[in-house]
Amino acid sequence: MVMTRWNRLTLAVLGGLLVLAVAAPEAFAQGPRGLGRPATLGPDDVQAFPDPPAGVDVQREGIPRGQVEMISYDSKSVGATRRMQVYTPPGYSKDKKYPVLYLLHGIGGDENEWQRFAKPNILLDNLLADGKTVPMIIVMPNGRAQKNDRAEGDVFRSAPAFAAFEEDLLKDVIPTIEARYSVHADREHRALAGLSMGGGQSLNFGLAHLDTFAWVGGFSSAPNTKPPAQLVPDPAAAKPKLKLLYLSCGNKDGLLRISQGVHAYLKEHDVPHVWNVDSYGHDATHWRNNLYHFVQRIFQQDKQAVEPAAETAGAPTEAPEVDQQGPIIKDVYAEHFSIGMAGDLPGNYSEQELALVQDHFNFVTPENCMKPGPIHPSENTWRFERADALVNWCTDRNIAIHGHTLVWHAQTNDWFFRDGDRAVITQRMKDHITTLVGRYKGKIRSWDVVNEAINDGGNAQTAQTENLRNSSWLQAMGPEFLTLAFQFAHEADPDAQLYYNDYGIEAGPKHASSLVLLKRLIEDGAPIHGVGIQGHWSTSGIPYAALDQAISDYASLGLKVSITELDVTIRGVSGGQFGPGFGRRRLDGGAPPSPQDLQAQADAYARLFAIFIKHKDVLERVTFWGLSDRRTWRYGQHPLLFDANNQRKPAYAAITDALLKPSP
Ligand code: 9MR
Repeated sequence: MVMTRWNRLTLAVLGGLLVLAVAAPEAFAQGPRGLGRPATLGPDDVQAFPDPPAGVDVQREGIPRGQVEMISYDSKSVGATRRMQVYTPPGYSKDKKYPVLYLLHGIGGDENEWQRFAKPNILLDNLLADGKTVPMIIVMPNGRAQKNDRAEGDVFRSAPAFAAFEEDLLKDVIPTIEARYSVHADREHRALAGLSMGGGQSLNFGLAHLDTFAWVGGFSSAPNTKPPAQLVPDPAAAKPKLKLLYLSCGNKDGLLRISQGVHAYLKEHDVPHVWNVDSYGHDATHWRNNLYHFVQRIFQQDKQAVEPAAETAGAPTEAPEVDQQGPIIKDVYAEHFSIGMAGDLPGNYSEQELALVQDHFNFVTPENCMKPGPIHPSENTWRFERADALVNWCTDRNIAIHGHTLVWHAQTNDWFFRDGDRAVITQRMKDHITTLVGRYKGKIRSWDVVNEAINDGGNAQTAQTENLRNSSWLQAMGPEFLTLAFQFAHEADPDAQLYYNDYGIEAGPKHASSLVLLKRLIEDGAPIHGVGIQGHWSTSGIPYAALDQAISDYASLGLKVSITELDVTIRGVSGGQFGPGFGRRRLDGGAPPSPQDLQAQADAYARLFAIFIKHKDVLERVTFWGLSDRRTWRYGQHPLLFDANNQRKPAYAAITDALLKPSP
């Protein structure tokens, strides 16, 4: 047999397990667990996310790239000069501050090991280009905290040095990074994750130092993982601090039982966590795939508002002729439903843009300025300026307002959840809602009370359940957080129409979960009036039949429906901000749409409006998420009715024609 590096490592690991059985007897209480030993699977041991598409860590041409550098630092705890790899994202600038992921290797590796398994820098560059994660720094240190930290000889002999790394990490590695790079130095901006022995370290150190790390991940964590009761001795104290606890293991991993034990304990003590059991072993594919999933779920608070770029773009080269003086959409649909747009008006909108809003729309949703983060950045600070300006501007023009959004997992600052038990956090939620809804009582017609509370994806099993997102609200208050939010909003303005708003709820398991959730809210007496289907779609991915059925399903619960954030991109995928479709923002404006693209988009909008017309009795409002192809979060994908020069696109005429000249 040819002795590959992997064969050697496997032998070393097997041999090493005996060493560890002596060094860490608790991990071996039930006998040594060799790699390759068949694992016993329980009902929870299922895959939480589909495998990533091929090539996630293959370098792509034509996208911005970050940089990787090897830096040295003086470790006082080890008494040596040590090395670590540092990835900075594309466009890294000292003028901005970044979150940091500390990423740890396995027993046979060192500061270079992740490069062999996943190429984290390429993976991040690709995810950033697709808008699926946030710019972050990734630090890959050497977790063997001893003077000779090379992976030489019997690697298991240095197991104690992996435990000693806790001190090096906290006292030397993190301070070095925070001194040399432009980072946010707080727990919400630090994540700790690792593979195998590094996964064990991440759980051991991360969970012991939740004041330092809010995001913790272990991929096939073993064999050094502490017993679960030592990892999380006080579940109630850990819960509100954990933004994300992510555990994964392959179902062919002979060390699966260790992670299973952690999952079982967390479940028993009701500590929210991700448990992803995929079909791999103790191997590089598992580690790469789970790094891919993990980095898309951390630092959610950093999905910042993006202001539109200054350049104009997206004007079609030879677009089909569109009558710029044709019928006006809000007038055509006046008897059917309202027609809205989203924007932080009047803000920095030009006179021409503001005129466009007034002429074509009769409802406005504030795109960002009423979200908890911008409007209520700390407990005693409110910033009402932009929201007041919007309310005044719309009220003066007789344009109705839909408030967005009271309770959300994103764009919500951490003060809501810090240093407080359930009662304190509930009171903060109540104060937030009461002040905001109360301020605009009688002026804001309807509110998104809770936004995006249901997990993406799902399967036959989750479809039976509410499948709630593991948000800080859920962690702090349990599923009742939704009911209470609706009650508080209703008390603050009994005349306001109250909505649950989400993306992707029109189809599949997420739709089924939305029905479970809405039924429960209604049964519990939550004053809910409507459901918002966001409608972030692309020409190639609209589930028309499911949408048609979904509107009927919601109506049968006695709820109204609105399409709250409609945009149909010419390229890209359907989905929402945190789902697979988070749009790629093309600062160069993207390739201009071809006449065929514009026609396909017009056809898609016409089909959608045919469905909306059919449901006019239950449909209250159709709101476009933005104004033009210049004023859109999916900039470069040309999703809206006006082009970047504020000219009507073929989609505009197709929508008015859908009612005025319906095809047979
Ligand atoms: O369009 C909004 C964009 O400017 C912000 O950067 C982003 C921040 O989270 O939120 C966008 O709006 C989202 C909305 O609030 C909720 N549903 C998804 C929307 C598009 O991301």
